[in-house]
Amino acid sequence: MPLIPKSHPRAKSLLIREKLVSGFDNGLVAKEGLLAQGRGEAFDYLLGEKTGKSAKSAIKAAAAQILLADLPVISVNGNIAALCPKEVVILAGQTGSKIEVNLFYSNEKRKKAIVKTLKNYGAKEILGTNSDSKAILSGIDSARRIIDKNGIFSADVVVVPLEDGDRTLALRKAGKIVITFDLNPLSRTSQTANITIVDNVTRAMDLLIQNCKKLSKKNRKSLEQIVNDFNNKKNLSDNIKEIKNNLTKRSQIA
Ligand code: PTJ
Repeated sequence: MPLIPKSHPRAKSLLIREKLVSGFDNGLVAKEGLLAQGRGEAFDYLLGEKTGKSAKSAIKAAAAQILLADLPVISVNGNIAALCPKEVVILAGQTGSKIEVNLFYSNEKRKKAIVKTLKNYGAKEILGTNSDSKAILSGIDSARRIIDKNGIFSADVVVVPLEDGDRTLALRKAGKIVITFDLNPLSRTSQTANITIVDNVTRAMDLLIQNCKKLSKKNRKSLEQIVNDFNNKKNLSDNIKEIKNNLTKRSQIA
């Protein structure tokens, strides 16, 4: 008998939590990553655990932005390696993005486990582990400052799912376009990125892949139009309104 029966009303959320727990048991996730997931779950609850209208338009803008990039890089941390390794590899293959492992709680053993997992899903090249191509991102003191010369250092667009704040600002200051996934529309990362997808990465990654596939048929001008029409501040404000409306609905007595 499975520990989480499919019939459980919160089965979906509990199964995502299980991915994190087995990611932790398999050496991919930092202890702190479990707490980060808890914070995300709370915001997901407030969002109604669905991809809202504003998240959908952020996903579309992100897809257009990745397709327009000369050198897009997807930054992978422990939580992402546990939650959606397959999707990261598919997205990278589909858009010609590079994959780079970059950890906040840096740990060589964990890096190796993350690389192994991504390779198991078909990734050919994974940056962020070769000390010969090490470069420094200025403006942050955490281990995230160590980046790869051929990856994030040279990238024009960097996808940073589940970030911890400081690096987004440092990347922006270094002239990069930053796309993030963050269930918390109030976080510093959300507020600082060029495009913030306020959605659970486990739902949004698939949608991003679908959008990239659909938009890959469009010409540059149409893609540029999609990006130019997107306003992150406005989108974040719309996300907060979605949470507010959801709470208003829930606060009404039937
Ligand atoms: O593997 P490492 O060492 O690089 O560490 C990764 C974590 C995630 C532990 C590190 O980056 C961290 O501490 O992140 P924070 O500061 O807790 O921020 C994570 C953000 O992601 C929070 O705003 C959460 O609400 C959000 N979040 C958590 N789970 C999800 C999420 N957003 C989207 N989808 C999720 N599943």
